[in-house]
Amino acid sequence: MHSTVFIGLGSNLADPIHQIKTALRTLHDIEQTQLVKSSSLYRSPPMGPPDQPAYINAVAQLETTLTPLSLLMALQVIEINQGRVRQGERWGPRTLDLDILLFDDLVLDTPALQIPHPGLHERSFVLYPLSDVAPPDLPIPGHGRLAKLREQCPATGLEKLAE
Ligand code: A4P
Ligand code: MG
Repeated sequence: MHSTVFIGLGSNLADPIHQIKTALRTLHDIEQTQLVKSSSLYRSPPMGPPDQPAYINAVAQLETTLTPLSLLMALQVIEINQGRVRQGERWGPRTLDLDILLFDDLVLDTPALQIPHPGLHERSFVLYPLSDVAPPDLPIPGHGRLAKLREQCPATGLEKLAE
């Protein structure tokens, strides 16, 4: 049995557009995993410390037979290979951030892994790219359906980039 997973990609250092495009290609190389679809790229003002560059964000849909924790470990290897250094500042700048947004209809609340990803339901830089790849009636466990959440979330400052 395979699972349908949505991954949030974010970068605001070292040529973010290139970082996101490279990461999208690399997701396909994870064992037992296929990249099904990817969203457009979006530019967004930083959430968190304002003295950092704008972000490029995207969302990818995967099919995988990995467990959630095995997939998280594979994503962290990709982050490190693309030069991610964890500096301890919450919401600080990064070359690549890969978040598991949704894993089927799973709800998980452990220190290592929370699914749905906290904040996903109120972040424009997640909800708009997610809507490129997922149907409007996609359930976000605990928060209702994707289209309703997106309607409630202003897209202020969010810019869809040309293909
Ligand atoms: N972790 C728990 N749940 C998950 C999950 N669903 N997916 C744990 C991935 N990881 C998850 O993550 C810290 C730990 O979270 C991991 O070791 C994992 O076990 P991290 O990537 O080291 O830290 P972080 O990303 O700095 O923290 P956090 O709180 O996850 O930040 P976010 O929510 O990822 O936000 N502004 C714009 N415009 N666009 C952005 O993409 N991103 C952030 C980071 C800040 N501002 C932004 C953006
Ligand atoms: Mg993260």
